[in-house]
Amino acid sequence: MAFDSAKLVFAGPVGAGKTTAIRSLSDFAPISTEMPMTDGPMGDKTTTTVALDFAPMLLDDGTPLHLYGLPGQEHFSHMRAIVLEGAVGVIVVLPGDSERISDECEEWIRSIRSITENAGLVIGITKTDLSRGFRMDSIRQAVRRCGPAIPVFTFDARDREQTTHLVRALLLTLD
Ligand SMILES: Nc1nc2c(ncn2[C@@H]2O[C@H](COP(=O)(O)OP(=O)(O)O)[C@@H](O)[C@H]2O)c(=O)[nH]1
Ligand SMILES: [Mg+2]
Repeated sequence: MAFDSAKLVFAGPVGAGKTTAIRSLSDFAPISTEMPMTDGPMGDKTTTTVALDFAPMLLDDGTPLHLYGLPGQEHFSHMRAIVLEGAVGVIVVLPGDSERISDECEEWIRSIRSITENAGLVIGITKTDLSRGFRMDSIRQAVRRCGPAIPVFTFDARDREQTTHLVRALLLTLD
């Protein structure tokens, strides 16, 4: 690996699985800033990240990673530039059961690219088990509208192995 440690950021809309992914990856209890959702619960989700999540992890080759999660709500979008400062890579987590997934994909890629041009990007789509209508090709089209190709994967944020694969895929895109 070309670095001693790396800061990675999980981005994406509310309920995508950012906080869950960080919990799955880390052996330590993450520092979280969960507060009750201002617009009321979304299904069984009653709280949301308002500032950031943070947890450290070690890859099996010993590389330390610092994992951060952004708040999903537009209301807290001013936190994005603060949390993205110094990040080498960003995982955009999108909920596969969202009807707006293509728009969310474009919005998040453009938002991140407007803050950092250099960070590596991958897209991880969760909850495909909950969505019969999920279409990978419409995500790929949304990605293409945003510029250079970005790898797209599906994963379950509750699963450590699948989430680790996503992190590895991101690290492979960095030089
Ligand atoms: N069925 C299903 N649930 C998932 C999957 N990935 C994550 N979840 C659930 O989706 C919710 C995501 O919440 P959270 O991590 O707080 O989302 P955040 O707002 O992006 O931080 C949690 O209840 C997870 O257990 C998946 O692939 N399938
Ligand atoms: Mg969260």
